[in-house]
Amino acid sequence: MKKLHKDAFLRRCNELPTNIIKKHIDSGDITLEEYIESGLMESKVQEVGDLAAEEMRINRIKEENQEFYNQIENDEKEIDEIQDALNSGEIRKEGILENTYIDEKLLEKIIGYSQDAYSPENNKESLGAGTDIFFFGRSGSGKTCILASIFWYAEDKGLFMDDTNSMKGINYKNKLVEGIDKGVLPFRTPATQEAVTYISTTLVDENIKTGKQEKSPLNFIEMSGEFFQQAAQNPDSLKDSIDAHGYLSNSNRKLLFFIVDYDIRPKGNTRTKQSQDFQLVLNHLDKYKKALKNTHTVYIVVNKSDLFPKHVVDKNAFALEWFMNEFKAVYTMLRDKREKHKFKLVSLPYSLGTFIFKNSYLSEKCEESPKRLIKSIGKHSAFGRSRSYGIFSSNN
Ligand SMILES: Nc1nc2c(ncn2[C@@H]2O[C@H](COP(=O)(O)OP(=O)(O)OP(=O)(O)O)[C@@H](O)[C@H]2O)c(=O)[nH]1
Ligand SMILES: [Mg+2]
Repeated sequence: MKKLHKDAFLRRCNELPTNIIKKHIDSGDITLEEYIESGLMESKVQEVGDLAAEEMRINRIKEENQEFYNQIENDEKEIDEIQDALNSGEIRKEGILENTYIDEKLLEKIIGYSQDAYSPENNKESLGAGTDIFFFGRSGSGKTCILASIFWYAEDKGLFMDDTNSMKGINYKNKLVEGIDKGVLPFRTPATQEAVTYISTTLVDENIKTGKQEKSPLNFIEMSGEFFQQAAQNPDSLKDSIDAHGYLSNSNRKLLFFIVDYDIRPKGNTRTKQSQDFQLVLNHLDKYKKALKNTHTVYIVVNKSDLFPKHVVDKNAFALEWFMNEFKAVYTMLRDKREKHKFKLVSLPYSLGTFIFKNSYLSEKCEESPKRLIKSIGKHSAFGRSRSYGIFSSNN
């Protein structure tokens, strides 16, 4: 700035708008001291100070918001955290649209997101005749999500006929399906006997050879992963946990699904812990009534296969190899128990689809996994005809 101009500004300093004075100070053209020496009024000095403080405050918010947007971009924010921040005014819709990958449509979903609290209801009625399907795995491994995805797919394709004798189960299932349809995930299943329930349905499938429709009644049993963990620690708790209401000890054919969590982020689901629990439960089941005797097939479901490395093309092969490598001891034990009880072994990868917002929201649903699983259940259920006893049936 030329000296001539500078002197003119200083001479008229008390007539200048505060933002101009601040601009000179920020650019270093004229210092605050120079203004004060030239007679800048106390009130004007105060105004410049206020303006600087306000600017700092805005910059700080911008930085904080940027940090928030970065976290969204890095998949570090859950959907309800984003919703809360929008509701509280901490961040604005425009800011999200401008600074993240979220578009108008997804933003609407965030705004309208709600996760209903409901839990399965006690169902003491004993199971009807059919094939009983159990999901075993640690809390957070994805058992309820798989159940929801199976029913979501079956409903869409008209594969199941609900059995109204298990209304409590059907109501619970309907809520799960409603949720999954919108991408909303279930809460953790409560670890109480009251929350152990079953959903009875009938799988209707066409026999490829005869062209006739065949029906297979199925009972899906839903329980908390904590029960599985309890049963692993203490065989005496089996009756009150995974055999609550005696579902496990009836004489129906059984399909046991061991849900292996590929993701190790859920609290404590390390490979070692999962492996130890599967071994303990298998051993207990071996001695528990006719649980394994009535087991027709044990499934190893490597869940959350959407998290497999990007380069993996053949997810089946990868899931099987990964399981055999990481869960060697479980595999050895499975072979041993299989010799004794003659059940079949099937391995499958599974994924509900694409997850975003730190695994809290299902943005795209995958049909492939439920489709294969239901097909396999059909084959291994009471009307199933499969006779192959190879270790890990490839034609699953
Ligand atoms: N990436 C990915 N995450 C999944 C998938 N399925 C489930 N999840 C995540 O796993 C979390 C737990 O799933 P749940 O089905 O509630 O687990 P659970 O085994 O029923 O747990 P408990 O009820 O406590 O025994 C979900 O909230 C998702 O964040 C999947 O296919 N892929
Ligand atoms: Mg659950």
